[in-house]
Formats: sequence, C-alpha cells, structure tokens
Amino acid sequence: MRLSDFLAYDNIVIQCHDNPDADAIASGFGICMYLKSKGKSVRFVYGGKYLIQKSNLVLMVSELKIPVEHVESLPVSSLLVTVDCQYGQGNVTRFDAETVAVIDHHQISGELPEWNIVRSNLGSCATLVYDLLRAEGIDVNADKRLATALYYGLMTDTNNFAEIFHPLDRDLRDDAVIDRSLITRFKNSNLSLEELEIAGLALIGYDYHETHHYAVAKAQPCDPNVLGIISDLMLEVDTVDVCIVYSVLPFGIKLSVRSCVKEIQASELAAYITEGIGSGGGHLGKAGGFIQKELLGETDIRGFFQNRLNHYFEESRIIYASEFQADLSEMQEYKKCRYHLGYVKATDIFEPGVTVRVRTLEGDLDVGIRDDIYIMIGIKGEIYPIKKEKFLSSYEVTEEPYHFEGEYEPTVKETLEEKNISLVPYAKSCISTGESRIYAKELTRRVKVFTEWDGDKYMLGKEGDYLAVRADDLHDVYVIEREIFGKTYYFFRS
Ligand SMILES: [Mn+2]
Repeated sequence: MRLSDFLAYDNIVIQCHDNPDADAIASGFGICMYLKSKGKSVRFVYGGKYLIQKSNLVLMVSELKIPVEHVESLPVSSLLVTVDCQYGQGNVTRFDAETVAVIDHHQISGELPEWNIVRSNLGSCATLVYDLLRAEGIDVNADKRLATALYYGLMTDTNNFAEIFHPLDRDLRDDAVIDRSLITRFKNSNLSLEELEIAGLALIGYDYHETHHYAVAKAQPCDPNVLGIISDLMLEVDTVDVCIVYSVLPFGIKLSVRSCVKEIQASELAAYITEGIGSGGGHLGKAGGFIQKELLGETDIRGFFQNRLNHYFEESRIIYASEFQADLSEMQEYKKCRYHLGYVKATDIFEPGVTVRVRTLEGDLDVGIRDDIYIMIGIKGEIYPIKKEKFLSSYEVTEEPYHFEGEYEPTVKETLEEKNISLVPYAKSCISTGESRIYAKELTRRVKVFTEWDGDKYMLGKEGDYLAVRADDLHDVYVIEREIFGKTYYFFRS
C-alpha cells in the first residue's frame, strides 16, 4: 500500500487518536495535504471527550494552520485512514466507513484492516508519513508548515530526539527545513503547572534497588516528554545508575529509560523491558518505550518493572576483551563460508581527507576517508570499514553486480555538503575467501562484550547468538548474531 492508492477514493476522512498529540496531528496533516493537493475532498478529525487543550498543541494547530476538527459523529465515509493509531483501539473513537486503512508506528495490538502500514520500529508516525510522501516524489520541505509539523511530531514523540532509534528518524530530523522560532515557542509552552505537580509527585514515590542501583517511578498520566524530564532528574542522583519512569495511559504504558553507566545501554534496556509486548529503543544514555496494555496481561505494573529489571541484572554477563580468557574446551572450531557481500572503495566516492557519516539500520558510523579504506556491506546490510590489506587477504573481488537486500539502504552524508548519497550504486561484489577460522559457542544467556576495538560500547549477544574468538588471536572476542552466524560460518572440528 502507498499513499497514491487512496486517490481512488472520494470523501476521505483522516482520523487521529482521541486526545491527539503533536505526532498524530502532524501525521494527519501530512496525509491531508497530500490528498488535497491531488484535488480530493478530505476531512481531518479526532473524536473523544476532550478538545485539544495543551498550549503547545493549540499553538501548533493555529500557527501552522492545521485543519483538524473535533467531531462527535461523522457520516459514513468511503475511506477512513487512522494515523498514529489503529482502528478499533480503545483510544480511537469508532466511526463507520466502507474501507478502513491504518498508518501507524505503534506495536500491532489487534486485527488490522487489509490496508495498513505499521512500522513499529519508527520513532514517530511523522517519520512514516515523511517516508510515504517521499515515495510519492514529494519533498516535505516544499512547505515549511509541513516540514515544521513533522519535525515537531518526531521531536515530541522521541523526547527531543533523545529516543530515536531508526535511521529514517534521523533523516527527518536532519533534513527538515523548519521554522526554528516557532519550534522554540512550542518548546516553551511545553509544561503546564499541573504537569509540574505530576513530576513532583512522581519523584516522591520512587522505588530504589540497593544492589543494582536502579530507581523506578510512576507518574500520573501525562505527556511522554514529562517522563523524560523526570527521568533526567532522577539520573542525577549519586547512587542511581539506571532509572525508569513510566505512566499508565488508557491504551498502554509509556516509559522513559536513562542510564549513566557503560555496562547498561538505555536503548538495550528499553528494548529488553518491552520485548514481545511493545517497542523500545533510543540512545546509549536515553531511551524510551511503549507497552501495549492488551499484551501485558498484568495488573501489578510496579511488580512487573521490578521483576523485569531484576531479571535483566541477574541474566546479563559482562565480558571485557582485555581480561577475557577463552575456555576452548567448551567452544568448537568453525570456518567462514564463501559468500557474497558488497564493498565500496571509499575514494571512489569521496576525496581522501574528508570524514563521512554512514547511516545504517544499526546506527551512524563516522569514517575518515583514506586511500586504503574500503567500506563493507554485510549480508544484513550492516556496514563496517576495513583496511585494504585485510580486505585483499579475506575477500576476492568478483565481476558480478551487487544487489542490496534489506530494510534501509546504507546512505552516506558528507559532513560539509549535507547531502545524502546511497552507497548501493557504488557497491561492487566480492566473496569471502573462507580462510578465517574462529572458535565459537552458542550463548545460553545474555552477554555484553566490550571488544578490543571499543572499550566504551558493548556488543550485545542474546540467547542463541554466538560468542566467538579468532583462532589466530584468542583475545579478539566478539558476538555474531545467530542468523548471520548460520549464513557465514560452517562447523570445522570440535
Ligand atoms: Mn506517535
């Protein structure tokens, strides 16, 4: 499904969830503008008891001239599109329509209509709309109101961009040409006096764990960015290494996660807490998440967080490469398969001396361009730089054209030019020579490995992944994801 599919309909209604937030308003606005530009008659609505009241949202709607209306009932439309929510959810007033479509970024919580685009790994629905508009050849920067709205939707849904976890979110944040002074005005109408009180009450009622040094606090239902403000403050406490602040909303639980120790990445912890029941992610220090109420099936939410956190601490093992002694008696020897992957000779695209930022599904990576640097594109689209010498000894160049398969094409940004360039058109194909040998064992618990290359950030291994050391260097310990391991290594001997 794509946006232009909607053009077959007349009498279209775009609906955001009750008590709309900036992301819902921005997303609906984007789709509404698109359809209007194609000559369609569109209404942009929300239901529920309350009119938009929060001062930043009132400002947003009036300053950006967003044609959103509060309705109590609606005539049957030919097409109803729910944005930033799913038709049939508790916080989405039900209106009848001949056809229903869903555009959302939350976890799937019930049955979806046939027409749906749900991308749960995006930080905001505005990001999804930005991507859908781009797919129709529309540049959101052609209208500053639209670019500003989408940017603000992403900003508020990700706690001022701190809880971003997809490269497309980063693209919207970096590419949108916005009205800055307006965003500043929105920001400074962010908290109401009532929210200031919510923050105060949440701080009074914290739980603290003496051994693991974590704190958890519950806030009354509030805007997610209030949670971020509370958790930022809690983390400043000397004995708090990690904290979670959550609030129970009608349709689920929103949480904000913070960490100030390198052994716990907030993004990883947020993903752990919400695994299977929601979504979570963000940065190393700041992250957020959402738990779908229907999927939690638990009423003691305070106990849920404590159990989950204690489990996390007890389950995780930490390995520092510098101190690691591999026990070869419990590992087996594997050889690398011969398989195809992509590579780019860095100076084919850039001048030596510049630094470029490679953006991938797994995050941003800065690469200094030199004559002897190659950029590899792995089998799942993962990117890593490699020196020419090592490249030539591990890979054979082939004549076959390179095909990329994956969710997000790795793109490069030259820091000066601010232009996005996909690596894929420049990529050539090569085959691993199959000479590398490793010792490896399947993991039965969660492991965090601080490799020789990076003492600040760990590689996470989960049950089923593999812990590996190079046969020619037993201190070179790292994690290989299960699926990649299966595709790239074969058993050699025990
Ligand atoms: Mn949203």
